[in-house]
Amino acid sequence: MMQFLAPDGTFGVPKEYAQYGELVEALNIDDLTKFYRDMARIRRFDIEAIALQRQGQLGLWVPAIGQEGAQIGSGYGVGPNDHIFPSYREHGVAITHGVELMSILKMMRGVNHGGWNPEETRYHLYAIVLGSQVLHAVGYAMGVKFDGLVGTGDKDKDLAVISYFGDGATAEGDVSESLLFAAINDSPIVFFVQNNQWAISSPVEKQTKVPLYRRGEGFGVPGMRVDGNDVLACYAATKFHMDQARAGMGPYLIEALTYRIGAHTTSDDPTKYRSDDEVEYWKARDPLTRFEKFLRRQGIGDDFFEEVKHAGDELAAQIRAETFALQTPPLENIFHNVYSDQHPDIDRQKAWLQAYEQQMGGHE
Ligand SMILES: Cc1ncc(C[n+]2csc(CCOP(=O)(O)OP(=O)(O)O)c2C)c(N)n1
Repeated sequence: MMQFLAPDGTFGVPKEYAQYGELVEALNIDDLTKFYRDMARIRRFDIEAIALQRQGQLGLWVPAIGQEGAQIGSGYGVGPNDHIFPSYREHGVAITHGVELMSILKMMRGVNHGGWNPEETRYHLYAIVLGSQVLHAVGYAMGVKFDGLVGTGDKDKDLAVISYFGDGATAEGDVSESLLFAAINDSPIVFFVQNNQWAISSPVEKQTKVPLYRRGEGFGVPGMRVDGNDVLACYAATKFHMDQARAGMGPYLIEALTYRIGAHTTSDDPTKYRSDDEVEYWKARDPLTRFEKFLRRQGIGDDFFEEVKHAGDELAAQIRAETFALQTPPLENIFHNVYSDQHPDIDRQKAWLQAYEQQMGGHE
């Protein structure tokens, strides 16, 4: 497993990972503090979103607490032309590509279906059907190759694709089909598995007999395992293999070994299936505290961490106020984007819903 940052914050590049280590050594202090700021920002956001859900402001929340290292690190390893196909927990990756946090909250409240434009952010919409986005990602990557946008050596032109999914999703047929199609077509794609140990209440042992980083081997997709709670290792692995995919070296699979500290969603109770000891073991490996220890060793002092904390409190207050102010969207919205032209079935359904709402006392 590739790890640069030990849980006590000491840094070292093992000899066999020297090529990856160079990418980290090229980062400057601004890059490193940006990584920390975003990890702290997304954790604060997550805590606030859980509170908002508990107060009935959101239908559901899917926390990413514990996975910030895997998400912020890999997100910054993705290049500016690349396309990202997430599942539903990648709020950290989203902020590395300019997705507004309020768009995610609106989606979880049912105000929209994901309000960002994937062509602008290159971050595609969330997928709730496990593994479905991996097929979309491979299809996109095959298209990129057909369009001649791989391995031209022109950095403004070349691009690659990355798809995120969990350990549970690897048991879906969609993921196996994706690996096969990517391999036989030499597609420019990185498969990024966040192994957070649990698929709701099913442990990873129920998903696989071999380590997940080896899942692609039989299809012809090589892989590696990184410490998913080490933001620097996740950055280096992703950047290295996205660069390779963009250069025409074909698909690759990265397994980031991490842990979901919180519940699967606000609808489940993990104390029913996980032991306290297990959770404590992983809390001691928290990606944020580990990175804070590293930064302090680099000479970053209290002022910086206090400023980040203050920014987090401001963000929380802001999203709280904006969430409370959200209005119910017009009823027509759910019909507008189904077909590009009007369609009699959609018109009929709209008329039915309007009549129904009226009968129930109006739309609110
Ligand atoms: C095709 C499909 N089957 C079942 C579900 C129900 N479901 C939602 S999340 C989940 C567990 C997913 O676990 P994992 O892939 O490890 O991702 P994680 O939620 O841990 O990030 C299941 C079974 C679904 N959304 N889609």
